[in-house]
Amino acid sequence: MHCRTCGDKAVINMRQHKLALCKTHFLTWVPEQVERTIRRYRMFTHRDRLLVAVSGGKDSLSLWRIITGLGYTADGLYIGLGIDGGLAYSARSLQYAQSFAQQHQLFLHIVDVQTEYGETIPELAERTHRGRHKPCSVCGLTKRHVMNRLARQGSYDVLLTGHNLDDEAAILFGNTLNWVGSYLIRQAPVLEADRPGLARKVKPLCRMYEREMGAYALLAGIDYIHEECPFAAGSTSIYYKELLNKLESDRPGAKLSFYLSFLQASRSGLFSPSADERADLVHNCPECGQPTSAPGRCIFCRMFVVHEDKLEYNGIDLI
Ligand code: Q46
Ligand code: ZN
Ligand code: ZN
Repeated sequence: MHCRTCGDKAVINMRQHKLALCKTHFLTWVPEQVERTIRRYRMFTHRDRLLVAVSGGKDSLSLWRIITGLGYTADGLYIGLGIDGGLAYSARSLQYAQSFAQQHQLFLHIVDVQTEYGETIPELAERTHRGRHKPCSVCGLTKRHVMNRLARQGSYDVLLTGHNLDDEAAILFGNTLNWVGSYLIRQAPVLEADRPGLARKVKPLCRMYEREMGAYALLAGIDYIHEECPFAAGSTSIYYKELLNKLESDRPGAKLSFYLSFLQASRSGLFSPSADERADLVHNCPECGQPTSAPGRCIFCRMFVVHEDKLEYNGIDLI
C-alpha cells in the first residue's frame, strides 16, 4: 500500500475515504480535515478565545495540539473527578494533561471537584444515590456545569470538546434507538450559547474516526492516558460503538454517512423542537446562573446543597 500523495510506504489505509497515506502526509491531512470542519460549521475564528476541555486522553490532547498548530489561541481545562478505580485514573490523567501543557507551553486550568465542592464524583454519586455503581450521570452534569462556569468566568468565546465521529455516531445511535427527540435536537457540531449562562460549544473532531485520531496521537508522539475511565467498562456507548464497528467493517463509510445524513436531516428541520422543548431550560438557577428546566436551583446546586457553607468558605464565585 502506497501513499496517494507521494508514493512512499503508507502507514494507514482509510477504506472509508479510499485513501492511504504515509506518516508525513497523514500528519498534515488530519489538521486539514479539522480545519475544514471548523470552517464548514463556522465554529470559531482566529480572533476567538478558545477553551479546550482536556481529559488527558488521545482525542482532547490531539485536538489541543491541532488547533494551536493551526494558529488558534486556546487554553485547556482539566476537571479532576477523583476517580481511582485502583488505577489512580484521575491522578494519572492529570499528569498527562499537565505534561502536555508544559511541553507545548500552553495554559491549563485545573478544577478539582473534591477541592472546590467537597466531594469526589464517586462520593457525590454515593451520597445523592444517583448511580452508586456508575456515577456517569452525576459526572456528566458536573463536567457540563464546571465547563460552562469556567468558560464564562474566563470570558472564553467558545468551548471545544474532543468528541470524535465514533462518539457522535454512538450517541446518535442510542438517541435514535429510543427516539429521544429532545436529545436529537441538541446533537450538533455547534451548540450555540442560546441561553444566558451557557457557553458556545463545538466539536471540531466530529467527522474524524476514532481510529484516525488514535493513529494521529501515536504518529504525532502525543503521550496520553491509554486506559479508559474504570466506570466506562460495560457502558452502552461502548456496546453501540462495537455494533457500529461491525457495520463499518462490512460497509466502510457507514458511520460517517449515518452521522452526516442525520446532520442533513436536522438542518432540513426534521427534528424541530416542540413548543414544550422550546420552553425547556427557560429558567436560570438563582445560585449559579446556569439554565435549568425547573424553577429554583439547578440539579447541580441541589446536589451540593449540604456543602453550601464549604462553597462560601472556599470563596468560589459561582455566579
Ligand atoms: S462519565 Fe462515567 Fe466518563 Fe465520568 S464516570 Fe468515567 S465513564 S469519566 S466520559
Ligand atoms: Zn506521502
Ligand atoms: Zn445552579
